[in-house]
Order: sequence, then C-alpha cells, then structure tokens
Amino acid sequence: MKALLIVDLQNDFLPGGALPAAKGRTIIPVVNALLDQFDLVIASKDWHPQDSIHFQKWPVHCLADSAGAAFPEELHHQKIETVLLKGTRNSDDGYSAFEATNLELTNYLNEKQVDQLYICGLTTEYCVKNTVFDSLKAGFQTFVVKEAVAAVNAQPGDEEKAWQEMQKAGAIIVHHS
Ligand code: VGL
Ligand code: ZN
Repeated sequence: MKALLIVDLQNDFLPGGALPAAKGRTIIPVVNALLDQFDLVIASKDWHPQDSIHFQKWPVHCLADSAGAAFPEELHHQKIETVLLKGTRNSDDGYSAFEATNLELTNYLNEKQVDQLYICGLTTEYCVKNTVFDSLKAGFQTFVVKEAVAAVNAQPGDEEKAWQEMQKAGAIIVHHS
C-alpha cells in the first residue's frame, strides 16, 4: 500500500509568509494532481508555541492555530485524512513529520499497511529532508517527488546538497509529469 505525505505546505512557507520558499506556490498544482493518485493522503503541519527555542534560529512562523500555519486555500486539503502536528514543544525543532506529537506516525502507517511512502512539500533542506531520513530509518520504501518540493535556500547550495543527501540515504527521487 502506498501513501502520500505532504510536509508543511503552509502559508508561512509560501511567498508572503514568514519563512518563504521562493518557488513554494509552484508546487501546489502539482500536489493537487498527485493527491488523486493516492488512496491515503496525510499531511504534517509545523505547529510552534510562541516561546519555542526554534525561534532563536528562525523568524517566528507557523504559530499553532495562526493563519500562517493554515493550508493555502488552493490546496485540495479535503483529501487529507490525518494532520500531523510537529514542533509543538518549546524545547525542540520538530523538523521531521515522524516527530509529530499528536500521532505516532510509524505505528499509524504500519497499521494502514503502508510500505511505500511518497513525500512532497516544504522545505527541501529542513522538514522534507528530515522526514525522508526518518522514513528510511523506519523501513519504508521512500520516494520524493521532485516537482512537488521547494527549498528555503537559507545558504546557497543547500538545496542541491539536500537532494544529494536524500538520494545517498536511499530515497528514490521521482518526477511528476
Ligand atoms: C521548516 C525551517 C523551520 C520546514 C520548519 O518546514 O522545512 N524549516 N521550520
Ligand atoms: Zn518551524
């Protein structure tokens, strides 16, 4: 059984938001097209408390329940079965969807008999990459859909490096046409 995991496709990671991926909006139609190819679609949300240590490294973004933490209107989010909340403690970054605090993701996927996890969303170098690493560690065959991922590019070259690291770790990069 295959599942699609949409990582952090939230307003604050889109142009106009607090911590934007420059090409973030370009992935929305691709993700909408992908959604229809999966029987199980889940999504993570970055969901931080105001006093998170995370904000020593990053501008304030994705505060729990804020407009910045919401899905963009254009996303067909009705198809999303479960939303995973991560980065919810004030003491950790919560980059990976496997660090969600409202649900144990590995158990959830095992119960649904998922063995192939397709990952897309934002951002290439942080939450997508860390989610991919944890998915591989948990034993899922892990695919990343290149055209459905975008980078924040805090440092030049970060994006390319992240793709190489994901591939080296065993992720299969696939294309959406
Ligand atoms: C993310 C930086 C800070 C992400 C979240 O979703 O990739 N990046 N918080
Ligand atoms: Zn964050």
